[in-house]
This record gives sequence, C-alpha cells and structure tokens, in this order.
Amino acid sequence: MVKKYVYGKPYNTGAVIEEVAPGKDKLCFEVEKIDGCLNFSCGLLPDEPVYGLGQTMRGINKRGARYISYNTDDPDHREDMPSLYGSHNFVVVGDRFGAFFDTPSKVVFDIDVDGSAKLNVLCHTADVNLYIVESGSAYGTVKEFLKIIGKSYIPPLWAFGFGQSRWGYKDEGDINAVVIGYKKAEIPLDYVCLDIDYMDGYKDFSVDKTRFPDFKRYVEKLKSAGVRLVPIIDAGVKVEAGDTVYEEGVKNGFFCTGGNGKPFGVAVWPGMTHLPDFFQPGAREWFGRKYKFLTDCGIEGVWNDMNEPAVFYSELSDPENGLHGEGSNAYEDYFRFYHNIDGAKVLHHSVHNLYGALMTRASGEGLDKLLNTRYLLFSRSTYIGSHRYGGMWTGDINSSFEHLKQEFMQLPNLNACGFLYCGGDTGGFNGDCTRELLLRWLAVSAFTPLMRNHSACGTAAQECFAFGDTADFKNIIDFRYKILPYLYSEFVKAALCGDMFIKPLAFGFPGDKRAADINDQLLVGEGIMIAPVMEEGKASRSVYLPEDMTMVRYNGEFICKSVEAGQIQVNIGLGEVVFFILKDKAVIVCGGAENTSKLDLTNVTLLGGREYEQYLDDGFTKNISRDNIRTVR
Ligand code: MIG
Repeated sequence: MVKKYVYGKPYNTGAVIEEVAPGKDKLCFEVEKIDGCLNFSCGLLPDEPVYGLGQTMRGINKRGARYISYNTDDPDHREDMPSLYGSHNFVVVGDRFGAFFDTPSKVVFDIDVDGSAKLNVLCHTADVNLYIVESGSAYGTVKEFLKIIGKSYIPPLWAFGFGQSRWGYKDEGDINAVVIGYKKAEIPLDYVCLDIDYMDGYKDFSVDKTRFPDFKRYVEKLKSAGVRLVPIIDAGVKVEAGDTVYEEGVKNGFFCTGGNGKPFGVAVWPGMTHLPDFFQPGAREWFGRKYKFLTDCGIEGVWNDMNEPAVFYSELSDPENGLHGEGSNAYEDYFRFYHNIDGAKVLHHSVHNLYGALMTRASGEGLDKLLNTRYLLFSRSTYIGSHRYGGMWTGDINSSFEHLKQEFMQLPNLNACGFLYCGGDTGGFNGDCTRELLLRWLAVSAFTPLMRNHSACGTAAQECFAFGDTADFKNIIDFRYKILPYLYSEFVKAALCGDMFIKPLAFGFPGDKRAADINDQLLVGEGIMIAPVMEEGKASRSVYLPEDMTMVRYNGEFICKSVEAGQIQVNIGLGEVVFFILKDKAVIVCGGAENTSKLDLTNVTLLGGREYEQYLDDGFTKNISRDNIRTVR
C-alpha cells in the first residue's frame, strides 16, 4: 500500500507516475519545519536494516552513516563521500515501511549516525511529496515502490553484449585497433564507446572530420562487422557563433540564464558553454531532436555525461578554484544560474538533483522518436524517474579491489530505486588496472546488464588483449554471451513485472539471519546467486548457501554440482566463473557467439531445474509484452 503526504507546493519531478491516494492516518515520522527546511525523524528498531538510496557509498545496509542527495561530480569515491552523481531518495526501513522524499532539492539522510537509533531526513525545502510504502517485507516494499515509479527502460539486446571504451580513442585508427584486438583474441564484442575525443572541439552533435572523414560510412562499416559505435554527449553546449546547436538554443531561450537574464556561461571541456534548460519541455524536445545528427549516421546508442551538471568554472567564478566540494566553483555556481519553469525563474540550486534526469528524459524521448528500434542510453547523473528513459553507469571509480566491492554493493540498491540497467566501469576508471583485477571485475560484470570496460586517459591500457595471454579474458566474456539468454530474459521480465533484477541475498531469504549481513553475494534474476572473488591474491572464498543449490563452474563448459546449504569454501581460478542456481530454479544457456547478432537465443540448454520461462524477442522491437514469454523444458 502506498500513501502520499504533500508538504507545501512541491515541484512535480515526474518520478511517480501512478495515482497515489493521500495518507490520512498518522505519519510514521515526526515532522518539524526549521528555517524553510522540513525535517522528518523516526526511530529505528534494534538491528533494523535500512536499504535504498541507490547510488551511495558503503554497504547494502545503509544504517550507521550520513548520505546527502546533491548530485556531485567528484571522482574521489572515499567511503565517507556523502554524495555521488545521482540522487535516489528512497529508503526502506526494514520490513516496516519505505519512504520516498520526492524533491529536486538537497536532502540529508542521517541513518543512525550517532547510535541513537534514529532516522533523520532533512529536506532543504518546505515543498516535498512524501510517499510511504508498506507491504510487510522489505522486498515487498520495493516492489510496491517500483510499481508507482513505472517500468524500467529496456535497451536492445546488443546493449547486453560486451562493450569496450576508453577516454583517449581518437580516430578510426584507434577504434580499428580495438576491434581487431578483440577479433584476433576471439573475444566477443558488441560495441565501442566514443568518448569526447571524437567531437569537433568537444562540441555536442559534431564529429572531427580529420579523425572520422566519413563518419556515417564508418559507423555502417563497423556495424556490418557486428560492432556498434556509442558516442558520448555532454550537457554543456559550446558557445560558438555559427554553430547551429548554440544559435538555436540562444534564439529560442533554451539555455539556463544568469541573474541578468542572458544565457549563463559555464566552462567545461569545450571552454565556455551554455547549459540546456531541460526543465523546459520545449528545450527537451529540441535537444532530443538534435540526436538526429547521430542517428542519421546509423548511431543507435549514446551515453550522457557531465550532467550533474559538472562545472569547471563559470563566467562569474575563479578558474583556479577547483571543481569539487562546498565552496568550490561548481557548488558556488549552482547559485548563479536559473531555470525557466512554467515562466518562473527558479534558482538552479533548488532543483539541482533533477538536471541530469531531465537530460536523460530529453535524450530518451528524442531517440525513441528518431529510431524504429530500441535505443541504448546510459547517463551519469540520475534521479528516480529517469530510469524509465535510460540506464546509468556509476562514474569515475578507481581501478582497485576496494572499488570493485563498492560497485558490487551499489547494484541492489540501484535496482531498488528503479535502475535495472546499470553497471560500473569494468576494470575501474582512474588508475592502472592489473590483469588480476580486470579478470575479477569481468567475472562480476558478466552479470550486470551494462558490461563495459572503460578507463581514463593517461592510465595503462585496459583492453582485454592488453595483458598478454587472452584465454582467461575470452573465457569470461564467452561465458557472458552463453548466459545472455538468461540475463536478457530475467531483465525484461523484471522490468515488465516491476521487480528488481539484482537483489540483496536478504531479499531472497528473509528471516535468514546470516543472509541479512552478507555484502559480497547477490541474487541475479530469480534463479542465480553470485559470490565472486573480490580480494586481491585470493584463489578461493567462503560462500554462504541459505539452501541447497547447484554450483556451476564455467571453464569452457558448464560443470554442475549439487551443494548443500551452509558455509562452504570455493576455489575460483582467475578467468573462471562460478555461480549458484537456487533450489528448484533453472537457468538457460546458449552456445555463445562473437556478438549478439549471431546469438541463437532459441536454442538453449537448461541448467539446474527442468523448466524455465524465457522472454524471447528479436532484441530490437519496441513491442515488449508478456506474450513473448515461452516455457522451455
Ligand atoms: O571530466 O569524457 O565519467 O567516463 O571518460 C571528465 C571524459 C569527463 C567523465 C566520465 C568519464 C569520461 C570522462 N568524463
């Protein structure tokens, strides 16, 4: 059951799309109004876990720390970082209730920070829609919530393939080397991402002609070899007289404005830019249509970056004063420009957390109109609601085992907030990745919907063929393509049913006290438990089995073995994939292929149980329905 409590005159963020009845009974929170802020507080039961908050640091259970919803581009993901790129204001308080604080303003969550067993939520605004969700269990609460925020975005099948990316691939030569490298190693590959270097002077909707003399021809050529190109688009539009995107934006008043009413200048990669005012429906429509430049060249997927929005400095700030934290340019500048919301001039800071989400909406709606097929879209900055238009990646994480674990723990909470299509930079973004780390990371990403190897410019080469012998890399990525029928089917079924794709172990085994505290095992779809090695120098790990399961080891072939409930030690060699099939569940696998266009999803083998409900379509159709589910025996 969901109830809505309205405070003041909240901005409609678009996060909730179902009709929700107003709450009449007494609220589970004490509410206090302090200086234009709203403070909600309630007690937590002893040992009661708190889930949710999507993209935040620390463990799956969020209890014991402070988290701040205020979208931030800061690559230093220390454990005590209160804010990351997205804001997902949904918390699940044990089995009792869930609460979604729907406001684009800053929100501070203190979750039993000081041992007082209190949940305190301070909204930096007096205008909030609060949704209270109750169902009797934490997992049930999440499912109720997923219903009111609407179905997850569903990408095309090829977006479940493996992608290679790097900030620094400049031209056709660099891309060719990647494609050839994978081909030679016989490692499957579905797409290569283009980072900002493909653009002409970092201008959105442009291509550097010296680097890609005939972009359209090149896109088609790669596509016929089974590899798609996925270019990046940044939020800021370069200030340059004569550039049509810039000229149209100025002419139509589609850019955010400064105190003087003129388009506000913020510096990002192209130098001075203007920020599209995605709060205006007209501006969204316009920006969405601009993707035609890319779709006309055969592009079917993009990634959106810098949409917190990231600001290096502005026309009013000191170029020397760093990017991050309070008091930095970005933060100060959020108080210097405005949006036009239904004719009212609204300070960016007060609606900050919605900017990236509205960019995603503009892009998703645009791509949907431009293409006859489903599109790939993932964004860096997000807010609940943008999960209906695109997926997300988790930004600039380090090439470290610590960040691999961090990444892993974010997955279930992102799912609980609607973001089913997600994943992190496989191998890590900042720093040099080792062979061992990349292999361990791949064995995790093999189960995330977005499986993309990405790294920063200046770091050591991170492609799967850059570490000598490629057999181990091939084994894991081959595995991904063989298990794809299951992943794709489970993903689409979860989206259709308003379910999570990746869940904490605790959700699958409520009441199991040991499962409740586990941060390094997850459930993937309805049938799989994963327990990967995420420690350096370890060849085995301890795994907790809440029930009897089938252990599956992939090493060129699938080897199944029954294992009994309890704690077991499992050897997992580098380059191997081990996973567990839950009791009475089945998994389907196929023969694999060099890319998704060559996968035969109709020819599958059952592992574990005897029957599986497979969602099956051509991988492109927009017409996704339960009619496409067939029983495999
Ligand atoms: O200021 O486009 O998170 O994936 O490679 C850095 C360059 C801008 C940040 C993204 C990262 C991307 C990089 N971008």
